Amino acid sequence: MTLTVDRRGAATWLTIDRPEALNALDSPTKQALAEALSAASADPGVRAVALTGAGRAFCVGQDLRELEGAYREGRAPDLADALERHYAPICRLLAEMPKPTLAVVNGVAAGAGVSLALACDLRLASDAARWRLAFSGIALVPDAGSTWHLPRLVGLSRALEMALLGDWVEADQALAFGLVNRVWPAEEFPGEAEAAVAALAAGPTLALGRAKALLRDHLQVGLDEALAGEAAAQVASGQTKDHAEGVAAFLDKRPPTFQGA
Ligand code: T3D
Repeated sequence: MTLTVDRRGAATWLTIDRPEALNALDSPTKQALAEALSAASADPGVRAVALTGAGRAFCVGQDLRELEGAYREGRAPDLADALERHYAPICRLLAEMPKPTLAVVNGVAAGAGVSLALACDLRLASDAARWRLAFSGIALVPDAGSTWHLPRLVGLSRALEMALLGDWVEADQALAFGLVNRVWPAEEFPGEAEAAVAALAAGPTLALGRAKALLRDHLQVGLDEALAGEAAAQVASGQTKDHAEGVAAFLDKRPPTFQGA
């Protein structure tokens, strides 16, 4: 297995497990990732999804060795097939996941590995993690959703810098760019990231899922549509057990215990 699926409390941890290839994405791994994301999405007991890598890398993108046969024979690989069959479903599953998704970026992220991290709601990183939108190095354009996510997260100027210059972005710069949400020293990273994922998994899952959907959807609508969308989502959120618990906890001056329901 090149993807391990590990349930820790209410969180599912997906670990890309090909450390010898720096967690490059071959077809079986992408297939397993899509299946695991689909299962996590459908399981109401899963209240957060964390994506990480085994060993010293987070993920270095497409497994270029998998395409080696085509290149050696002088044939262009069928990139449309790879993008539509594997990467697009993974991007959609992460975006549409009705619960928080976190990239736990333990080490180097390159190419579609960056794209995967960008497709998650939050990025938690070790200070050992470095980022490179490596596509231009092999004369490709950024893909797997990165042209959509990156300018929205860091702005067009920085997105262009990463895409055209292809320089490494170190942890402090990633934080300054807004590319990552938190950075911890490598030795503290596993514990801190685990605690952050657990905290999110203990949250009011339905409201968090609706909040991410609203924020994503409302990037492309006018104010009136956004107001209507918020109202509909708020009516639904106001009917949840977690809303009642949150208000009761406030009035009782105690921390809330959310059930994700
Ligand atoms: O299908 C499509 O639609 C195409 C889509 C493409 C999307 C993309 O993701 S394109 C971008 C692909 N990624 C890259 O170009 C990054 C390639 N890797 C590197 O530049 C370097 O490995 C790093 C700078 C990330 C790390 O360098 P270093 O020196 O720390 O490690 P290394 O020795 O280069 O790599 C260690 C092993 O991982 C090595 O295997 P070996 O020789 O020991 O057997 C290396 O070949 C392997 N590896 C690294 N990256 C990939 C890979 N194997 C397959 N595919 C990779 N992308």
